[in-house]
Amino acid sequence: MSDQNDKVNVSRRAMLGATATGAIAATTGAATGLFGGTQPAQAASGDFAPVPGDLDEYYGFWSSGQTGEMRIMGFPSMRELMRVPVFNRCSATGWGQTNESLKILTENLMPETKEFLAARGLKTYDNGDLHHPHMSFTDGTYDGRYLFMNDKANTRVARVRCDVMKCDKVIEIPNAGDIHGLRPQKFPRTGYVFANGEHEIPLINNGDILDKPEEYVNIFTAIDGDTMEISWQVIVSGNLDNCDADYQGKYAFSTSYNSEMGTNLAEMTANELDHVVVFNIAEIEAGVAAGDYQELNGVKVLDGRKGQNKNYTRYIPIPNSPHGVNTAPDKKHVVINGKLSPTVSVIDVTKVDALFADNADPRSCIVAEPELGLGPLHTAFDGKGNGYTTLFLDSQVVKWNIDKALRAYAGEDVDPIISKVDVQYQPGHNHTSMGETAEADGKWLVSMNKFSKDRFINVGPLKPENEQLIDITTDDMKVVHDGPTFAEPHDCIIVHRSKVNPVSVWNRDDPMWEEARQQAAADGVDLEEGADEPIRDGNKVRVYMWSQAPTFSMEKFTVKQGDEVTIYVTNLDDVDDVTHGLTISNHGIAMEVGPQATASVTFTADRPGVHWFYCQWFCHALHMEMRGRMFVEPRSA
Ligand code: CUK
Ligand code: CUA
Repeated sequence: MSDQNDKVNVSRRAMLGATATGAIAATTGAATGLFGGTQPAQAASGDFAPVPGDLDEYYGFWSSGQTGEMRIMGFPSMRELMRVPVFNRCSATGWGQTNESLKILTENLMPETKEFLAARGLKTYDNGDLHHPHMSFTDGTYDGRYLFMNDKANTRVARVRCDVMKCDKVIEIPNAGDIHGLRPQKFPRTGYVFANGEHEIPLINNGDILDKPEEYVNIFTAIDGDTMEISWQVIVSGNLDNCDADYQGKYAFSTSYNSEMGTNLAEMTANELDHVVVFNIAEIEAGVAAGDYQELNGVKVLDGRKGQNKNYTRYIPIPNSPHGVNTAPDKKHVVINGKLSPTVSVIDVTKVDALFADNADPRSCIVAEPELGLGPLHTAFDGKGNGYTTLFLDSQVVKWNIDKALRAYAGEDVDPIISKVDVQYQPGHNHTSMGETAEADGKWLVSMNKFSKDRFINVGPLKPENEQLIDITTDDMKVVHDGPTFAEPHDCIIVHRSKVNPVSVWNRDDPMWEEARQQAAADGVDLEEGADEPIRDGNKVRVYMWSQAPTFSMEKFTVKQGDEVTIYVTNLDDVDDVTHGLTISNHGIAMEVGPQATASVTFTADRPGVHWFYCQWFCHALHMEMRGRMFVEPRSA
């Protein structure tokens, strides 16, 4: 441990220590260091090892935090298989530059966002903060249709198609401040995608209200996962952090760490109790049908704040600053992770009905509150009645039994904790194989650790994070693999490969390039035939090419300086793996063209001269020769 690391740890400890409640201080004691415990020896297991040629049993869908993309991992080998650009700009694939991706990235931005970006010479944001990737459900388990994910940085939600593993929808969420927690409806299907606005802002954030936090609100949003349109929003008391849905299709649950509606650390952590908001989906739908809403930015917004005497929401008091929300595969229990409290609170969903029907004491649905250790953030499940909770401050994962926790809460003398394992270090999310579905299989757990510290050779001041694979088939959890990752996967899901069935080659009828299809038809061009010469339309020039390893259909074309040029490339190769690309030298332009896909890019040809275009995806022995020339005639000529 270097001095510098010590300083970081001390300041983090001081920060959390200063805000911790009496409850946490009482259980911390001096004995529990932030990095307490010894490192376990690496177990020698062959199960997870990436034997060359062996295929993984699971897909891992990983977020990437501030990188803004989604990643696909082979699991349990934890080999990174693919990066799917979503909120970021991608140099390799041209995501954020091709016409097809720009359509997706811009078509659902709010008019004032477009205006704001245009004034800065941008069409869309090129950063994002993607925390939570989750697959669509049917009847309580993954259905392989879509993945949904949030952008905390620019208040967006995106969808990735699982057939081609490309993003097909990005929507900006009006009225809400910075989307964090996101979960799909589990039953009967997705259905709704629930999204939490985390940061408090005025409902109409136009500058009329500035430093008046008492007038700020937070917004819960339900999105239709099929159309990606916003179904409704609910104004809540307090802020919103993480959320999950139940297996009955009745409720969604969101944590609030800032029930105080504070604007600084001391204010946000002042109360001993924060809360979980329960959203009653049927009641909210009835409220929408009855017209009990205001329309803001085209969205129906209901008021679910405390004191409204509406049946849209209930507020369950939970000890200090709860973070993760995780519904157990027993379909009955929802675990709320305490963060500053050493406890998790277990809600019995069958007891939630009484909160709405009889105005029962909101805490009456809490059926266990085991004390697990310091800094519980997220819980995963094995489908055998156990929970696995990350302890951020203890740098441990604790395995505990739900039934024993219920019995202990009822007064029986039983310890719900089965075992603890040290992880390296500071775990945030964790996830088990199929663990957020009714088909949790209890084989693997991944602990996503924020610090890697001494686990890898030094790469400079910016370190990778460390994700550890844990065998959970026995009571003592075994750490069997360390996997470094770049900034900053928060969350992941582990999906059995039988649930996902992507294609290897695009379907020529894919809607992704519908605009290219229509433009080609208007120009009398068949995309698969290409055109011999550029098609001129005033100062707009359209170039239609095909690619087939190792050639482009055009070896040269001529445009004039100042022309707005659109190049369409259709990849005629129809075999696995033969992706081509188009890069135009010294123009900042590059795009991927998958087998049987069409992709296009538009730019202004304002550099007179000879410019080579080339294929940047190594496709053939003569890949280097797969190139051609763009002549740009000077304006004076
Ligand atoms: S949050 Cu990051 S560790 Cu964004 Cu799901 Cu808990
Ligand atoms: Cu086509 Cu390289």
